[in-house]
Amino acid sequence: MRVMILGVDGYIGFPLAMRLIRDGNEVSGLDNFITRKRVKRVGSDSALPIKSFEKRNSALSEKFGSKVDFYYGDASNPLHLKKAIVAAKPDAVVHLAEQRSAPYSMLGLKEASETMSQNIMSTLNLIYAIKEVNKDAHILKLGTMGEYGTPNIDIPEGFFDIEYKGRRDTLPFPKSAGSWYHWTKVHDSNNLMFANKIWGLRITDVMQGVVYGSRTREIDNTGLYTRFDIDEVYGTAANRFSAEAVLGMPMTVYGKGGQTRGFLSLNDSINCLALALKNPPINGEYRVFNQFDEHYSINEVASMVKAAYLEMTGTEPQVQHVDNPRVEKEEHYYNPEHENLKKLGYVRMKPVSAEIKEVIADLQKHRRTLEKLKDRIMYGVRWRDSKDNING
Ligand code: USQ
Repeated sequence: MRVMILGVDGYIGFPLAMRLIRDGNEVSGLDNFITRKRVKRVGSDSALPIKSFEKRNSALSEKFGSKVDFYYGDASNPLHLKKAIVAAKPDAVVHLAEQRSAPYSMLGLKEASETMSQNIMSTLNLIYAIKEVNKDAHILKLGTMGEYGTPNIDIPEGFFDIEYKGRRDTLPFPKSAGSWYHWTKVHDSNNLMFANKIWGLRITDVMQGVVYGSRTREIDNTGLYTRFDIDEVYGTAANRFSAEAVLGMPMTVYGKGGQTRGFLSLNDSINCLALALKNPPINGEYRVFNQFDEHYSINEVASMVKAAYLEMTGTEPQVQHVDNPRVEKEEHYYNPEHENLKKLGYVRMKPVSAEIKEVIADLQKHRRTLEKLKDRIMYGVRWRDSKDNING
């Protein structure tokens, strides 16, 4: 299969490229390295060493006999995207080229509008490029479980049956996102559903939970790390807690810590995306996968990291309930369905504790780099203080 990955230099993009190449697919990719730049802009960097894209791509040739056919470009620029798609002629496009940080989108109006335009425009550009170049190509789009918010009822996979004033229908489940970033994914989903309705495009809209972990089978094989962010803006909960434990800092649980999310390891995320590509939607289908393994409260995540670190080192990390910089429920009902990927054969590869121990071991090996990023653990992005930061 010919697969194009938009955002091929990212946390998920590069490991996915390795997996698809190892499995014998022809892989092309587009990136403009904006995540590397944005993370530097907030004063941080990957806590695990990552080589330039060129270098790691050459390493792929040596290891797997094939590499990514790379296009430098910005997916939110319609010309860059269309040119790459025309040249690479993909059977499937995996769209990972969006601004992926909720805190970044809440820094101020500048970052909110950057997130809105990059995310919504890149998806719209992709819809048009696929419609014009190859209507049969599969769009595999990364959305987020955060699109649903935390409603007080079960969350289905995309659609639900509803009865209202005596009439019944099957409708998209109402969305209630918690940051400008998460809302961009809602807007993307609406646009994808509409593109499917009018042009019959084949779409998988992946509602992915919070990803953690530093390894995949291919990272183990090649020693080529993917980026690993631990700062407040780009790092996610379990990865940050592991870094905090290694640094001897208390784990920063926001507020009461009863906030509950779906979690998935990096390795499982790659497995799920590969499964979705192998089992594409039928012609004219728009389908939704809730892509996570288990849901845990943030307190439970902190406890799992604590247990793993204690077992490895004999030292017990502390937990600190810091003032919640976000506006979110800290105690709530949470029960999302996640059957569609299991029906395709998804099973978790390793226990959560094993994944966390690998993260801790990797961070311990790169302790010097981690120490340099220590003051980026808290950056101070407060949802309530997001300002109009456009000069003039
Ligand atoms: N949290 C803490 N302490 C921390 C960091 C986070 O308590 O040090 C809490 C947050 O308040 C939140 C939860 O952990 O309740 C998740 O936060 P996160 O930073 O791990 O993840 P989030 O901002 O929700 O976004 C991440 C990815 C995003 C993806 C999303 C999936 O950055 O790209 O879409 O996870 S989901 O959360 O299911 O929407």
